[in-house]
Parts: sequence; structure tokens; C-alpha cells
Amino acid sequence: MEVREQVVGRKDNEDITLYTVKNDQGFQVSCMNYGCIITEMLVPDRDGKLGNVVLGFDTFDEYENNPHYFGAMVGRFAGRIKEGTFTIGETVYQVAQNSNGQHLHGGPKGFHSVVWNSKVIKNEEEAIIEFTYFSPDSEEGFPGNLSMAVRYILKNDSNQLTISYSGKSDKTTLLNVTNHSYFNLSGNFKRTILDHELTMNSDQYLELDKALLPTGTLVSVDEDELFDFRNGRSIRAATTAEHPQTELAGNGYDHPFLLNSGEQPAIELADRESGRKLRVETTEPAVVLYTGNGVGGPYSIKGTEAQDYLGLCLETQGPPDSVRHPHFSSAVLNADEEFKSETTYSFSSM
Ligand code: G6D
Repeated sequence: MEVREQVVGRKDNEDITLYTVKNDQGFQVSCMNYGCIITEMLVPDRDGKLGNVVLGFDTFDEYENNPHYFGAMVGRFAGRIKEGTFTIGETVYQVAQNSNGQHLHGGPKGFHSVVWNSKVIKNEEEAIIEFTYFSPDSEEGFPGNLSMAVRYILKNDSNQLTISYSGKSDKTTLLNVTNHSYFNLSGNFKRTILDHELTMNSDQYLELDKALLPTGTLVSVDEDELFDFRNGRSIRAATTAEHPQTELAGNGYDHPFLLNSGEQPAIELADRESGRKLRVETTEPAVVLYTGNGVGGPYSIKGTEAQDYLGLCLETQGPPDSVRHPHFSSAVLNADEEFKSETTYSFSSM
């Protein structure tokens, strides 16, 4: 295992350090202590040629305005909360309304945009980049003094990255976290993700309303072929389908899927042309599939013109706005209870 560290900027009077971890097979992950952002993942194709498989920038400055959350840790709450309000016990809380009047992804000063403490733990078998952050009571409106730890774990003998989260609060609060990397297995963004093949062990997805909030309705994929990924499906059809749910998501997917418990790997993504394959295992009950419907725009990503569908997110997490839907898995973290979550991304070739 090889670990390199480089100071790439300053923020809030703190150094921003870029960590690059490489195993003996060449698999390499780069990340930084600003937002625990993953900036690059180098993965071999079927011929062993390394290529970057995540959307990201080359400089820290480009991340200071990161409206698409490229590579970022998301929290205290991943996803939307209606009007930014929720009730715990007798208390009504108001958190940031940063997305058309709703709360999204922890608010402007969410986990993606703060500087984390960081350190390297390394031996011959594995390397860990450990990030920690203390979120004071009422930060972005969320109750409780919250201590968070996030560990990026890379093994020397396999091309996999495990992200392990833990947290504890001194007051009952909400906690629902994820990583917001956009995957594109073609390598160096040669193609969009529209012809990637996605397989998900999910029998139901959450219907969204026009504000992209869950209505509470669980839709069976048995009756909705475009959302049935159980036997593999490409993304392309959703961009032109006359389907109210893909249309309101901006002609693609931006939907939470409930993962069938005990069926791992929960998710597989493959790019036949390069031969790269990603398997995702997770402890989380759901995944938000976001197909980058709106990432295009007049900017470039590592020299490639940004375009819609250039990457897709597999945001393993609890369901959005769960506090309003008792039949959803809960994101309530009781005082002094330990929050734990883990997602593993394993790369192989086919
Ligand atoms: C849009 O609705 C989508 C979110 O799911 C995504 O996380 C964000 O863009 C980056 O708001």
C-alpha cells in the first residue's frame, strides 16, 4: 500500500490535504479532508488499463462551489426534508431550506462543505483515511452535539473501497449520511452512463412529487418496468420515456429505491465496452439513484466538457423525509446511541 499526502489549499484557517492511496494492483483512490470528497478513483479495465471512474476536479478551488456534490460526504441528512421542518418529541425543528424551500443534503454548511480532521492509518494489508468532525448543537438547525467519524478503507489484495460511518449525539437528532460520488465506468469520461447496465435488488421505489419529495407511496417495480432493475437495465430509455416520474426528475432517475434485505451485492453497475464492473454492498435500507440529469453546464471536468448523464450516483442511505413517513426506515438517532453504517464498492473486470 502506498499513501501520499499533499496540501492543496486552505479553508477556514485549515490546510486542505489531498490523500492518494494506491494498492499493489494499481487501484487508486484520492480524497481530501474538505467534505471527505473523493476526487478520483483509478480502476483497471478488462485489459488492465487504469481509468478514472468518478466525476471530480483537479484543483481544490473548483470544489469550493460544488453544487452537484461531486464525491462528497453528505449529512447530517442526505436527501430532502419537506420545508426543512421536523418534530422530535414535542419540539419542532427548522433546518436550512436550501433547495426550492426544502432542506437538501445537510444545508449549505453540511458535511460536504466543512473541513474534517484527518489522519492515515496504514499497514501492509490495508490503508485507512480517517476523517472526524464535531458538529455542534443546532448546526444548520439540527439538535445535538454530534461527533462523526468516516473511514475510507482500502485493501491491498482487492480493488475495493469501504466507507464506514459512525456517529453519536448527546441529544436525540436525525442522522442520515451517504457519499455522493458520480460513477462513470467508461474511464476518463469517454462516454456518458446512458449505456451502463445497472442491476439493483429492489422490489419497490418511492414515488416523488413535483418538489422531489417522497409522497409516501411505495411503487412495486412489478408494475413499472422502467424502474425494474432486478435483471439489469440500461439508463438510456428513461431519458426519453413519457413516464411522469422520470419526467419530473428531469428526464432520468432521481429516486430512492428500497433495497431487498439480505440480497447482497445490492447493486451492480457494468460498462460492457470497457469491461469495468462495480458491485455495491451496503448496510443501508435504500439507495437514491441519481443519473446526473442536470450536471451539464458551461464548465469542464478534468478537461472534459460537462454534460448531463456524465455520471450516476448510488447514494446508499435511509429514505428521504422519513420523519414524515412512519412506514419508512427511521433516521432518528437517540441520545448517546451509536450510529453505524457501511458501504463497500468492489471493482472487477468482465
Ligand atoms: C438534485 O435532486 C437532485 C439530488 O438528488 C442531487 O443529490 C443533487 O441534485 C446534486 O438536487
